Amino acid sequence: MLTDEVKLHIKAGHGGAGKVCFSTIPRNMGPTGGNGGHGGSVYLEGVSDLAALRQYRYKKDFFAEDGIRGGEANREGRKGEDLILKVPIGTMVRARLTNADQMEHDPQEGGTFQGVHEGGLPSKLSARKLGGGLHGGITEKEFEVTKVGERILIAKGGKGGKGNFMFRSSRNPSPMIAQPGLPGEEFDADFELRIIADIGLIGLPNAGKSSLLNELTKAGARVANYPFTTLEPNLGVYYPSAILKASDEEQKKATPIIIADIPGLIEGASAGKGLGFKFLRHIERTKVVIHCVAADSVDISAGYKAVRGELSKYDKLLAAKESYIFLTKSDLADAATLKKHMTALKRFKKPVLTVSIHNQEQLGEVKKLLDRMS
Ligand SMILES: Nc1nc2c(ncn2[C@@H]2O[C@H](COP(=O)(O)OP(=O)(O)OP(=O)(O)O)[C@@H](O)[C@H]2O)c(=O)[nH]1
Ligand SMILES: [Mg+2]
Repeated sequence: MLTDEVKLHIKAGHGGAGKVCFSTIPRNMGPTGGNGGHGGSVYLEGVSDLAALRQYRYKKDFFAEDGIRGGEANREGRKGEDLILKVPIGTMVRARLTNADQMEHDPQEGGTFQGVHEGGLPSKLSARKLGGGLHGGITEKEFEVTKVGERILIAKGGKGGKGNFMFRSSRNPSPMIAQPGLPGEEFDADFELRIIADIGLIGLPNAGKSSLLNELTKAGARVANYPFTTLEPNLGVYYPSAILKASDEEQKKATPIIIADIPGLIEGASAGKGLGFKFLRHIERTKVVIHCVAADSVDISAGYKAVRGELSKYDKLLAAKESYIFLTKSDLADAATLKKHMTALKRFKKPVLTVSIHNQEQLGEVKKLLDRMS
């Protein structure tokens, strides 16, 4: 099964403590305690592998390394290693700070905590303020990873403490103090994958959605003559004809169309029947919905309405998206039946296309439609 939801506990590294020590060179007994290294931070990195959340099914705690304490001779402690969590693009993360109490104020700087979250929270969708304190009291944040290779800071490592060298002054040439280093941010985070696709294929089970995806892309989705063959979303990449004819250079610049095929929907899906409902979130962000209706259906209008009904129950915005109806498996119905079906479907005021995976001409029309969308 596609892992599309995980809950993780994420902790950035604690800052290393500053050092208290003095030079041993005779007559130069000044302070030489170095600063502690900053704690490692935790980042999210977008990857194209849809199944990347799978690695978080069992291990739930992810800690970046603590900073190393400061050394003698004013040597700064090493910074803790950052931790990179790879997540599929389309992953939304809601993170709640769990150590807000430790973060309330900076004991080292009298309440200011400069250097943390400089420049704001990257790629955040929203950040909720809960009272005062650190980071202006932001204790809940939402992120979305949308690009391959994109890195987003989720938990900032704690600052390293200053060593006693930093506290020397004319009034106190031999300070006996150093800072302990600050805790890193710690979050409980909910990860949820919402596939980013351009087109979503929906319809009753067995309507021929995966077969069509396979004709248009190299998805290689499982196809079989029974309902609920597709148990998890499939993604395929369609290359518009113009891209295929273009030069290598032009091809690199062109953006292909991502098509998502989700498990079949049935009436009552919104009440938990079948499989498809929970997967609708994966097509929430598509631009276009293609609704497949099989030409060998007994009652074509009822089947169409059942799926549309579930779509509206899930999300009115999803139902309002640009939609097309594909009358699939057209080779299984005779001309008179097809004509009747077309008349019935046209009442729903959406463009209708007749499709069979065994009819190259009809597949050509589908490709032309997709080409116009690219
Ligand atoms: N004759 C004919 N059969 C088709 C066509 N498209 C799909 N089929 C067959 O219909 C059956 C179901 O196809 P799938 O592509 O698995 O259907 P699906 O909509 O993905 O089904 P679920 O994953 O269960 O929702 C398979 O046996 C396909 O070979 C078509 O255009 N013509
Ligand atoms: Mg399928």
